[in-house]
Parts: sequence; structure tokens; C-alpha cells
Amino acid sequence: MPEKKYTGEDIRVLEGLDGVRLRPAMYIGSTGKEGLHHLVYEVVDNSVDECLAGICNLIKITIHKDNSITVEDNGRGIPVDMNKQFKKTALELVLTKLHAGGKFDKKAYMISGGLHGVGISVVNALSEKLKVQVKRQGNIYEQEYKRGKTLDKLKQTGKTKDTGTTVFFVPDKEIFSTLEFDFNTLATRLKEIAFLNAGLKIILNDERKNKKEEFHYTGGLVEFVKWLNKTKEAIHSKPIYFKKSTDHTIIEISIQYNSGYQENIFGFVNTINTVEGGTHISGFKTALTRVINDYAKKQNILKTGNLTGDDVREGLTAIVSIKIPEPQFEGQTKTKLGNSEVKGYVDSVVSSALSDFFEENPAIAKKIVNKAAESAKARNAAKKARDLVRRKSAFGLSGLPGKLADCSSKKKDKTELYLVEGESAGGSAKQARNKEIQAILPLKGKILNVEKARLDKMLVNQEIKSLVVALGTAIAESFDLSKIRYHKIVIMTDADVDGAHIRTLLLTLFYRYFPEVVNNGYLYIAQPPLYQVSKGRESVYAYNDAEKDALVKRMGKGDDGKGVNIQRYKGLGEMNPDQLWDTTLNPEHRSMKRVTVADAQEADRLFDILMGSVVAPRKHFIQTHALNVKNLDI
Ligand code: 0RA
Repeated sequence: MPEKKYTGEDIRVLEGLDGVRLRPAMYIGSTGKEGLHHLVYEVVDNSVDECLAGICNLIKITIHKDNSITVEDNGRGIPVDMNKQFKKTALELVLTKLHAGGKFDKKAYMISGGLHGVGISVVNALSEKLKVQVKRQGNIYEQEYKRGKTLDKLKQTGKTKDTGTTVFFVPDKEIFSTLEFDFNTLATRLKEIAFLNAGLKIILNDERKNKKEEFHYTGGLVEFVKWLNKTKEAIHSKPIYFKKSTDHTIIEISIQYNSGYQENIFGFVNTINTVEGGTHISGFKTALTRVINDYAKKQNILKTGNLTGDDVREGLTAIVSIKIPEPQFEGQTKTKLGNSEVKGYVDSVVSSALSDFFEENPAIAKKIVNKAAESAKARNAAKKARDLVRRKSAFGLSGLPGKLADCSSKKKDKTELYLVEGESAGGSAKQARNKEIQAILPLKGKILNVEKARLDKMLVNQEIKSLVVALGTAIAESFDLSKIRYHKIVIMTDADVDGAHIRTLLLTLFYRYFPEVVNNGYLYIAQPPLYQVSKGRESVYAYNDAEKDALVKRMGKGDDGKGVNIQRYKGLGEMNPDQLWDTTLNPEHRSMKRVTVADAQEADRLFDILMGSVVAPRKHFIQTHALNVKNLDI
């Protein structure tokens, strides 16, 4: 950040906020749960910008009892001096005009995160109330807003030596379909932000349930990679790390290989998780493949042929985080970096830094090259197995698995595939379903542990074969999303520990092998009821404990709960087909949870903890969660 005195004139104003209330989804993605949480990220991103300027090191987020939010930082405070042209303070312009801020001066080095980088005024527009407090130049200032409109003049309310900004807001019930914040959703994202900004302390406080978590990683990306590998067996104890900054860009990378077979590369651009990849990731991959091949050749480790990209990425955990002034996001979910100049730049930074590292650390370099060579050997075996699955004849005349009860419609945007735990629930679901649009695939017991098996072993597993063929997409190099046969894939398991486990397994499988299915929002989790509460002839389903308690209270009024009967469903098999249809399958009444990439990623980590080869974290996990099985629920 150039040392430049900030004045009210530095604000550039583009437009008012009416458009934001008219088309909120254009600015925050949606007016559902994701959009609601986006409000918090938007404010936090502004605070993070202060940190990137090297000024702020603490951000506190509080979810209040009524689901209102406070975000407090110890940055410079939003400027409060007058802008002559608009006859308003800079603070008021920042809060009431779109794209107002010192941030659109490209020369000023500021990284604005946020999905659309629209700024804090959008949060103001979509809040039924917003209060801002600024500590700056020895004073405390306050101002209040309602639905984007200023309510009162800027007040000076006290004196202070501190600086910073506190934003309190109440999301507008006229805008959002849900107003309930989810602690874990916010925690996951805030943890990520803390990892990506070494030294920044973020505190999340939930006053609804007296829960508090603090995220603070002085090691930044190195700690991020270690955390991702925590349940795995690293083949070199210290992650590789390098950072290169120029005037306008920062490239920061951390790498650690583990003894497993999966690849885990996470890309971030201005702290936004680029789920769909992009030029920074392709630059990284190209350089990695080249540097490892070059080293292997130079050391005479490579006997036959080159190592492929997949070979050098087996067991790789890496974070590629870049910060650039004008990111262009593309793709289905706008999470793919498009800036073409970035690819070559990342490639050259990685090439030189990584080959230097290999020269200086030959023991680690050898371990990495040997691991890639192992993978090359296994590749040929896998190819044979894959060809088998691709050949449809493996499944008789229709080319489909016999266990699949397919639907009659071929319109994939209308059809649904239910993956049902167990043969008996599968049987009920087959009777209950709408045959036109709903297909049922019963899955026997626990499907194979994909984390511990290479592709070649996975593909001889009958359950996985059936699933792949039913999906229609094929797998690995042959994967083709356009061949998918259903646009809704619904995981339906029992509400017990086994069910949670199978769900985790399936989420992991999709996360690992069908990430595009998850990215496109095709994967869902069915929500069968947990209870049936009845009294006399009235009988109502409850989908969680709170609903059950409310029902018992209502039905029990007047006679102390006498005659209220609660049935708890443990398994889907306890419901008859009619009940299953009413509660879980009927598109008009059911509720389903769409799986996000974050859900799948967390399942993947849980999965490791539950199934992985390293015993210590598993023991710890079971000890901490044994009494709280709910935590297994993703
Ligand atoms: C405009 C200009 C400057 C800082 C900010 C806005 C700012 C916004 C937010 C939102 C939450 N916390 C914030 N902290 C700062 C630059 C101020 C300067 O140069 O003194």
C-alpha cells in the first residue's frame, strides 16, 4: 500500500443501491443460505483488506441471539472526512454507494476479495438495520442505516486511542428466505481466511449457544497443508514453502506429499477458493510435472518413459494462493481463474523455486520422485481394470446394473437417482417412488474405502461399478459430465452411526472422483424424518429434535403431554413405502440438502479420521465425539 494520505476526495462513486435490492442475487449469489452467509464474508473481506495493507491483525465476528451480526476489526477505520462533490462523508459513501471505496484506484495496492467484490454497501442495502462505528483520529463515530438509507447524521460519541471499524447488521427478512446463520459454515470459511493470512487472528463467537472459536496461524499456508495432511502419513515432515511478491502480485505455495494416492490441490485467488481451478493451477501443475521429470532424469532415477501429471500428483497436498489486482472469474460457479498471463507467471516462479529446493534437499526430492515412479507402475494395471468397466457388456443387455430400478423418463434435468443404504430400504423405495422420474440404486453394506485403494482396486468393486455405470459419466480420465443420466443424485441413508458412515464414504467418493457432480450442485442428501409425533388421530413428522420438542409441547397442551406418542425412526426400513414417499421422496413435500464442496471436503477429512491408517487422530476423534454422534452428520 503506497503511503498516501487518504482524503474524502479519493472515493470514486459509481451508483446507488436501489438495484441491489431489486436484484440481490446478482450481487451476493442468492437470497438463500449462501447469500445470507455471503453478507458476513463481504464485511470480513473488507477487514481482511486492511490486514493485507499490514494494518489490522484482529477480526471478531459475533452471531447474536437474534441472528444479527457484528464484525469488528482493528484496522484504520473507514475515513469520515467530507467529500466535497457529494457533500457526504467518505464513510457514508462507502456504505450507501456501490463500488465506493479507495479500492478502485488500480494503483493503490488493495486486494478486494468477495465473490463479486461489491463491497460493504451491498450488505447495507440488504440489511433492515446497520450500525457502523469507526475509531479514527482519536474519536469514536457512529451512524445508522436502514435498508441502505442513512437514518441520522454521523455522530461523534466518544474518544479513543484505538482505531478500527465495527459493523453491526440485521439481514433483511424482506430479502432472505432464511435468516439463520450456521456456525460451521462461517467457521469453515473463517478458518480458511486465517490460514491464508498468516498472523491474522479471527475470533468467531456464537452467542446463541455460547460457542467460541479462534483461528490464528502464524505459519499460514504451511500450517494449512499440515492440517490437511494431519490424518495422513507425510513422506517429508516439513512442507515445502515459497513466496514471491512483486508490485502487483503475490504467489505463495506450500506442498507436502503423503503416502496415500489422492491429490489435494487447493487454489485461492485473493483468498477466494477457486474450486474450478484456472490458470494459476495449470501453471503450477505444468511446472511441477516438468521439474520432477527433469530432476528424475538428471539423477538417473527414471528408467522408462516420462512421469505423467497424475503420477507426480499422487499423494500430493498443495495450496496455491495468489493475490492479483484484477482477477477474472469464469466457469459455472465463477470459481475458475481466467487471467491468461497468470499461467506462465506461476509456472516460472514454481519452476525456479522448486528446482532450487530439490537441489538443496536431495533426500526429499528422491522420495518424491520415487513415489511418482511407483504410481507410473500402477498406472498400467489401472488401465486394464478401467477398460473392463467401460465395456457395457459387463452389465447385460441394457448395459445397466441389475440392481438399478431405473426411471422411465430420459430427461436428465428432470430425473433423480437415489442411492439407498441397504436392500430392504431399497425395496421400500422402489415401491414408493415415482417411476417416471425417480431411479433407485440400493447399495449393499459399506462400499469400498476409496482413500486406501488405488483406482484399479476400486473398479473391481461391484458396488462402485454399479454406481459408476448408473451415473453414466464413467470415471477418471474417461469422466464426462455431459453423459450424466440424472441431475439429482440423492444419498439416502439411515439416521444412525452406520448411516452417517456410509454417507461420509459416498461423499468422499464423489468429492474424489466426481467433483464436477458436486460443483454443479447435482449431489443431495435426503432428509428422512427422525420422529413421528402423534396424539389421537393427529400424526406429524419431525425432522430434528427442535421440531419434535415443539410438536410435543403443542400437542401436549392442556393435559401435560399425556397421550402424546413419539416414535423415533432409526432406519429407513422402519417406514412403509407410503410413509417413505410422503416424508422423503415426494418432491412436493420432502426437504433435501444440497451438498456443497465444503461439505464434501469436510467429509473427506472426517473420512480419513475414521478410516485412515494413522491411529492417533482417530482415537482422539472417537474420544471427543463418541458422545456426540451428531457431529458425524454432514
Ligand atoms: C475506505 C478507505 C480505507 C479503508 C476502508 C475503506 C475500510 C473499510 C472497512 C470495512 C470494514 N473494515 C474496514 N476498514 C477500512 C483506507 C483508509 C486510510 O487510508 O486511512
